[in-house]
Amino acid sequence: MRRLTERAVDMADACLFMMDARAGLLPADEVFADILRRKNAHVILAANKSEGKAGDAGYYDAYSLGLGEPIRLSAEHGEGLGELMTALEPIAEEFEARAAETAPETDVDIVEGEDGELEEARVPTAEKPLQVAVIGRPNAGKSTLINKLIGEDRLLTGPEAGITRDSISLRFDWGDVPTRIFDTAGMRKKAKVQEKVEKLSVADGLRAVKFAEVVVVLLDAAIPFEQQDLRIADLAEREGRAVVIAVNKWDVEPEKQAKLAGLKEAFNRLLPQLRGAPLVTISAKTGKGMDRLQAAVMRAHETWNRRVSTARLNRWLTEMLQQHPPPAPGGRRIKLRYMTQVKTRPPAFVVMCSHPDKLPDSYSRYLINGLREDFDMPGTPIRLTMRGQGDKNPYKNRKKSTPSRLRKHLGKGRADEK
Ligand SMILES: Nc1nc2c(ncn2[C@@H]2O[C@H](COP(=O)(O)OP(=O)(O)OP(=O)(O)O)[C@@H](O)[C@H]2O)c(=O)[nH]1
Ligand SMILES: [Mg+2]
Repeated sequence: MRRLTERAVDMADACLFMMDARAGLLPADEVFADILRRKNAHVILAANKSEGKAGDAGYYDAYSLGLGEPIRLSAEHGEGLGELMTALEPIAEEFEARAAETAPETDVDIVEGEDGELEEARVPTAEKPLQVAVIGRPNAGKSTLINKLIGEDRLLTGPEAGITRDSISLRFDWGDVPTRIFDTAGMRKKAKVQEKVEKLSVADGLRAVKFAEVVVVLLDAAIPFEQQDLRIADLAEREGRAVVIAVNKWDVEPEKQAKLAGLKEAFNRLLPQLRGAPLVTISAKTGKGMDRLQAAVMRAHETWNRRVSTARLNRWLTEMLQQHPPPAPGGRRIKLRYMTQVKTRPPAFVVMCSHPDKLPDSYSRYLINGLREDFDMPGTPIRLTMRGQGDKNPYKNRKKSTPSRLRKHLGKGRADEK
C-alpha cells in the first residue's frame, strides 16, 4: 500500500490529503504526510467530516502536519468545496501552462522539401523525440515493459487486468535516441476497433497510435494473436504506423522452439498486411530481449522513413513489368509508365497507369511485395496509388514547403493526395 501511495503521489500533479477531523490525527496520517512532504510540491490538506463542532479539535491538530493551512471539508455534506477549488486553481493553471509546453506532437510531420523532393529521414531530437506507443490487450505487460525500459518503477502494474486507465507518456533515452513512450490502457473486447476510426479516436489506445511513429503491439505469449490483438495490429497498419510485434512473458513459456514456429506461422497467416514486420520475443519482467526490441523499433522507424529515388524506382519498375507483365483486358495491355515516391512515413508511391480502374489488386500487391523485398522495407505499411493519364502529374502543383501543421488547417485537399 505504501509503495502504491508513493508512486501515485509521484505521478500526480497535485495531491489532496484528507485526514479525519472527527478521529483526530492518527499515526497513519503522519506516514502519509511524510510521503507528501518528500515527494509532492503541491499538497492541499483537508480536514474532512468538519461539519458541526465535533471536528474542531481535529481540524486544529491538522496544522501540526506541517502541510500548511487545512481546509474545513465535509465531503458528505458538500461543505468546503469552494475553498478546495480556490486552492486548486492556481496549481491547475501552472500545470496547464507546463502541460501545453511539453505536450507530445499530435501530428507526425512529413519531411518534404522543395518540389516534392523528400529530405533525409528525420533524426529524433530532444525537442522532437521518437514517439513510440505500446498497445495490447489488458494484462499483456505493457506497463511492466515500460518500467523495465526506463529503468524505474514509474507505472503501476499488477496481476489484474485493467490497471492502467489512461494513456501516459514518459520521456527517456532509448540507447542514445531521445524517445517518448506511451503506455496505454489495455484494449478490451468491447472496444470495436473496426468501426470508423474517427469514432474510435476517442479511445485511449487509439489516440496513442495516432501520436506514435512506431507502435509496439504487445502480445501475451500464453494467448497470442487473439481477435483483439489482430484488430489492434490492423489498426496500427491502417493508420500507417511502423509496427513491431513483441511477444511478452517469454520467461514462462515452456516450449519456446515450437511456440516460436507457431507464432511466425500465425503471424503470416493472420496479418498478411504486416508481412515482414519484426516479431521479437521478450520478457518485460526479466528484461530479456530488450536489446532486440530496441533494434527492431529503431529499424522499423528507419524503414518507415525510407526514400527511394525516382531513377532507381523506374529501373526497378521496368524489370518488374518484364518479369510479370500487367494483364491485357480486351486485348489492350495496361501500361504502367512511370513511378515515383510521393511520401515517407509511411512510404507512398504513385504509378502512372493507362487504365488504373482495370488493373487488378493482385497486381498492386505484386508491386508492393516487390518494393518490400527489393528496397528492404519489411513490415512498414506501403501505400501504392495507380493514377490515370487524365490525373495530375504528381510533381505538379506541389506546394512549396507548407508546414504540414498548417496544411492540416488548410485541409488535406492537395490534388495529388486525392
Ligand atoms: N512472467 C512474466 N510476467 C509478466 C511479464 N510482464 C508482465 N508480467 C506480469 O503481468 C501482469 C500484468 O502486467 P502489467 O504491466 O500491469 O500489464 P498491462 O499490459 O500494463 O495491463 P493493463 O494496464 O491492465 O492493460 C503483472 O502481474 C506482471 O508482473 C513477463 O515478462 N513475464
Ligand atoms: Mg498497464
